[in-house]
Amino acid sequence: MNNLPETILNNIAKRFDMVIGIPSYNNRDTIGFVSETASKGIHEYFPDSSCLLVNADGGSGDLTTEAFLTSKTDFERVAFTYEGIPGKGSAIHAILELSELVNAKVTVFLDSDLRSIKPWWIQRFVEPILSGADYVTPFYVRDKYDGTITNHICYPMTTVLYGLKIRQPIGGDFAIGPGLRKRLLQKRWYRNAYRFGVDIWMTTTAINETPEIVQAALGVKIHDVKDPGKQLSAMFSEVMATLFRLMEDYHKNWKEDSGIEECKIYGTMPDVHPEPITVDIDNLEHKFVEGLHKVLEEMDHYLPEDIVNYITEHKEDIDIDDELWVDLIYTFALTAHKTKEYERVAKLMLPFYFGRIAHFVKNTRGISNEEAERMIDEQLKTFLDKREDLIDRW
Ligand SMILES: Nc1nc2c(ncn2[C@@H]2O[C@H](COP(=O)(O)OP(=O)(O)O)[C@@H](O)[C@H]2O)c(=O)[nH]1
Ligand SMILES: [Mg+2]
Repeated sequence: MNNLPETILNNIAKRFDMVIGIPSYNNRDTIGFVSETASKGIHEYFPDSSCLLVNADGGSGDLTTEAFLTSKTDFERVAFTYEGIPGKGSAIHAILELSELVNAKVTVFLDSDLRSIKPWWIQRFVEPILSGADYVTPFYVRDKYDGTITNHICYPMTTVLYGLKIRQPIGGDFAIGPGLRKRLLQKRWYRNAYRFGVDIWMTTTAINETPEIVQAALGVKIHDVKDPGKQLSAMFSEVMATLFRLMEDYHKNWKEDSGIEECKIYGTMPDVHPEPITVDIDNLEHKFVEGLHKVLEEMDHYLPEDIVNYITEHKEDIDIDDELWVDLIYTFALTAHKTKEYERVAKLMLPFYFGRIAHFVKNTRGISNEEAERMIDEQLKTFLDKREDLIDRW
């Protein structure tokens, strides 16, 4: 055990069919809705199942756990502040530990800032696990500017490396069966997996170590929106450092040929439209240029000369299109591999992420989410085209 407090261990003696696990950090206004909607879902779709609702909190100062504990549900529930490194991954680990203790057949993780969750989401998450899958990822419709780390890195990288097309590898909401749970609890977790690296950590482990993954069609994801230029810096480096580290572990599993398998989708997608998100593009561009100046010197001894020269020459008007973006990601991945300084390299990448999102926003203003999705697919092709080169240089 490393994240579940001992006091909880002593108080839980029962077995439960299901665990609904909700990580939180200052989510007082939304966590009650998540817990109540999940409870309705269990009553409606799994009326004979026993269920434990769990809130693993990061030490919120806004009475989040109280909001959880007073939400309207008649299921047994428990809330605690997890132990260990502060971060979402520690909360997830603690919930996995508890699920193991109560021998749950399925654990569903739900983000506590969700506003679009419906009772039927529970059915979409749980049913595939009861039918034999070990991992369910969410399949949502999102605004073209929500999920920028997903769209520009995690989705294409996971697809081209491991050959399975999972559209939301770091979606936040997941279901896990006992096989993958045990495997995850046996592993030594990297530091960033205890933080926001946890989603890519679980998904990559699942792809490489379990036979069946299913995507659950959920409709729209509405949650607390983050502007990529303002609130995603820490998340970016935590996710990237974990992704780079996992590329080492599963290097042997990178697909030999470029065959890409579609990942099964469970359920039909309702016809829904996400709320539009505004991104402060001036701020993104400013962060890009300012960040580049800061990392330029350090880049000198991390990146190949041709890339550094190109960036130095063009630093005032650099435009990160698909080609350059994929070259940059692969180069940073190789640098992380060679130096083993995963976190450092992930942090060096941050200005380029701002630059990439600035490019994308400029080129997608006024177009529909469907058209933007086609551009994400075009980008995926570039990742694929250059994959052999990454493999050769590794
Ligand atoms: N326990 C805990 N939960 C966290 C922490 N940081 C984020 N979370 C929770 O993890 C979930 C996802 O976080 P969020 O900030 O919404 O990330 P995003 O939706 O992926 O951009 C939410 O339920 C948060 O409350 C943390 O440090 N500790
Ligand atoms: Mg969120």
